[in-house]
Amino acid sequence: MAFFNKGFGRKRDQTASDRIPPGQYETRDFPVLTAGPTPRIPLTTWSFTLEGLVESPVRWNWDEFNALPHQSFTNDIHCVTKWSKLDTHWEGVSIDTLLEHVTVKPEARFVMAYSYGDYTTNMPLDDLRNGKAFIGFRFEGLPLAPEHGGPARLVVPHLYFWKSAKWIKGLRFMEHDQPGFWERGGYSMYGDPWQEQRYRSDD
Ligand SMILES: Nc1nc2c(c(=O)[nH]1)N[C@H]1C(S)=C(S)[C@@H](COP(=O)(O)O)O[C@H]1N2
Ligand SMILES: [Mo]
Repeated sequence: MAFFNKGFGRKRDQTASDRIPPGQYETRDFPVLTAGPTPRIPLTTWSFTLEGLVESPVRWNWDEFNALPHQSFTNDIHCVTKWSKLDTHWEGVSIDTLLEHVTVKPEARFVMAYSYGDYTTNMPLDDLRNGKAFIGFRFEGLPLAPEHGGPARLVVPHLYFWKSAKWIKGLRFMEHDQPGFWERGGYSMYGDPWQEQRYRSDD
């Protein structure tokens, strides 16, 4: 009768080490991992778009985006380079809130997150829904620093942190899964830290 799933029901009766996926170690630092230079995006030109397989695309500018309902989030994050950081505190807009503004076509099952500076990363649409992911713009009570993806980044804490695209610019809804930047380079299409899906060969 023991149906335990490590991804759910955590926190109560769980020690810190139970929250560290296999092959990871805990760090209190917040390492910076970026492929290429840090883009600087003035808030006056920033925008965020939902596009692809939607009835009609929607775009918010910074003020419009900030007028959307905010939430606080506390999550553990896990980088494929093996650090994990427990209880990170964010403020942002849930992807569920954003999805209220578009009609996603039924054939859309995957998403490509794309960023300023051309970074991309792919994931199933279901992994962004039902409280699982958000666009974060404040971290530990302060505006998100540019090196960590400010003005705003995607945060998908239940997948390896490369799926959490920094300097997010939009989400493109797709019928078929397509590899993003690291995925084309041989990293996992899905990236579940609890299954240690680091590389394509682990999928
Ligand atoms: N746009 C963009 N997003 C990105 C990356 C990147 O290079 N560019 N690196 C990814 C990787 S590999 C990780 S581990 C996290 C690192 O986030 P941090 O620098 O805030 O720790 O961002 C992810 N998001
Ligand atoms: Mo990473």
